[in-house]
Amino acid sequence: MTYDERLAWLRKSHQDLLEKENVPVEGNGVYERYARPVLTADHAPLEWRYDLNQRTNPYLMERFGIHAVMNSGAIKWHGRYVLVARVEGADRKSFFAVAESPNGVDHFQFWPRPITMPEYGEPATNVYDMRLTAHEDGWIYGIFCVERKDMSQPADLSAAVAAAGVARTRDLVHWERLADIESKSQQRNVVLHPEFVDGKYALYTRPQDGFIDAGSGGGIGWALVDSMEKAVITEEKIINVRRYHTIKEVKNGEGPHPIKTPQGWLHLAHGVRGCASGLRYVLYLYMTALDDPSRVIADPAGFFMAPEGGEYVGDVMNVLFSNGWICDPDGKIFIYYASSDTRMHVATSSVDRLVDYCLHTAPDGLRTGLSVEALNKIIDANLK
Ligand code: M1P
Repeated sequence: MTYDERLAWLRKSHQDLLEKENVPVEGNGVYERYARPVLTADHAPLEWRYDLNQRTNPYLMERFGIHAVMNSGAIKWHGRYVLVARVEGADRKSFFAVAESPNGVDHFQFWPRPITMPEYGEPATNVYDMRLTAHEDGWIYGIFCVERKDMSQPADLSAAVAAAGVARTRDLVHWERLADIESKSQQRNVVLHPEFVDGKYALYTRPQDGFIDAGSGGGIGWALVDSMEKAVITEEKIINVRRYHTIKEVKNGEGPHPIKTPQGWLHLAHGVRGCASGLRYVLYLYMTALDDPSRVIADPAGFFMAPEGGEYVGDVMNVLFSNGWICDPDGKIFIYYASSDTRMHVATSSVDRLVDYCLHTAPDGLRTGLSVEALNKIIDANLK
């Protein structure tokens, strides 16, 4: 191909991808997955990946490889469905970039530039997995993982420290970086509750002993802080516990902030267990009380979504992860999830359906005998 032919081919392939329509796939009644991923590395603008000047790039080669688009925060913004995606370059560094769609299920397109996130303190090696919260104080907050080399172990090149970074914005373009959250343990998957609780900001936390291991961190935590400008966690209680032989035996983490429903706060989270092929990440739901978002009122057993088909395959296999969902005023819910740390998908459901799922799925009895008992209840009712 000549330079011009190749450029025309690149532009057409990219445009064709952006214009592909998505269709729902009938499923288990709880939600509908959509057939195609909504956002991938190939969606990244050509202007990011190529030097489009024939003189300086005569072979029209990629100059900046984009490897994956995953774990995205989500928000409805001026009538558009907006994701703040974790974009990972070929160099393994992640950054944030905004993409929007008119309908939430297809035609996602990145804004022209990635987010330039100001640094706080020691510049981070990596940042990722932003949770967006339009808080009742009027700001949109982004809380994300900030990874830095663990300088106390200079010889171990994998040793890292995770903290929760905080930034706020009013337009998703200009971000004011605030202090990292102070906590006695490492933290990842920290999420800001959208309302004040007892006049304070409320955080879902995930205390962890090490960068990877949750260790003695017992699950998803809850902490109240006086300010988001310098959030200091002094007291933390575990509200959604990890347990032996469950989908969250190894670790778990809050997804996006919970959705307020008439029956309670609806939560989406990820649970992790170990198996012969490594860690397996699945998504689950639970609910907490309206008058106390830290009190669990429904805790259905098992996963709500797990990898299927091609979702199993990617950079980090056997992973579903979600840190973004959007609830429309009519109760329709768009669940944005990444598969295998590689690409973004959407599934849709509704407040009514997900609350029904939470309230009518038996909790985990924690042993086979009680699982069979729960199953027999359904069969008995059907065979009556
Ligand atoms: O690789 C799977 C996930 O691993 C981590 O999840 P957790 O915070 O539960 O340990 C994160 O790095 C996440 O980004 C990633 O998708």
